[in-house]
Amino acid sequence: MKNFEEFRFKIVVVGDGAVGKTSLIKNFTKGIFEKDYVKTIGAQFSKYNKEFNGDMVSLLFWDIAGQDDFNFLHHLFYKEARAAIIVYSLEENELGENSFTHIKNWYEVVEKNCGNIPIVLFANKVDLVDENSLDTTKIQKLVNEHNFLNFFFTSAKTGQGVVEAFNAIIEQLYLKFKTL
Ligand code: G3D
Ligand code: MG
Repeated sequence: MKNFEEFRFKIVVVGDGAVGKTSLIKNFTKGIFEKDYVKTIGAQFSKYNKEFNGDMVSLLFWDIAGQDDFNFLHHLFYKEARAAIIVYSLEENELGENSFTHIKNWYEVVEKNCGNIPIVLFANKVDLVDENSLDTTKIQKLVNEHNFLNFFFTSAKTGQGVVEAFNAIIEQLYLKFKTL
C-alpha cells in the first residue's frame, strides 16, 4: 500500500478592511472557523483539509479581523506562515483604490515578518466590475515588481476564480515541500 504524507500549511490572508478576506476564506473552506482567535489576537483562524495527489494537506488560514491596518502586527499572526495571500478590492471607489495602493505596504509587512514566502494576489469583487475593462498591465506590473506568484480575479460573492486562486498557492506549497 502506498504511504500517504501529511502536510500542514499556515497561510496568512492580508489586505485592507472590507476587501473580502473573510468572505473568500469562508467561500473556500465552506465556513469552517474558529472564532475565539478573533478576541485574543485580532485574527480569525480557519482550518481546511484537502486531499492533494493522494496526500493529506491541512490548511490553516489566518485572517486579520477588526484591525485591518498594515501596521497591525502580532508575532503569532505571521509566525511560521508558509505563504501569504494579499487581497484587494476591484470596486471603483475609495476603498477599492486605497486597497490597491496598499498592496505594497502589505507586501512589506509580509516580507519583514515572513521573509521570502510565496505570495499570491487576489483582485476581489470582480462581480462588481466589467472584467473586460480592467487594466491588467497595471496589476501585472505590480506582480512582477514584487515577485508574486500570480494574480487572480476572484469573487467571494459568485465564487468566480476562488478555487483556482486558492489552489494555485496550495499547489505551490505542496510541490515545494513534497520534493524536500
Ligand atoms: P474583510 O474580511 O476583508 O474585512 P469581508 O471583508 O469578507 O468582511 O467583506 C466585506 C464586505 O464585502 C461584505 O459586505 C461582503 O459581503 C462583501 N464582499 C466580499 N467579497 C465580495 C465580492 O467578491 N463581491 C461582492 N459584491 N461583495 C463582496 P457586507 O455588506 O456584508 O459588509
Ligand atoms: Mg474579515
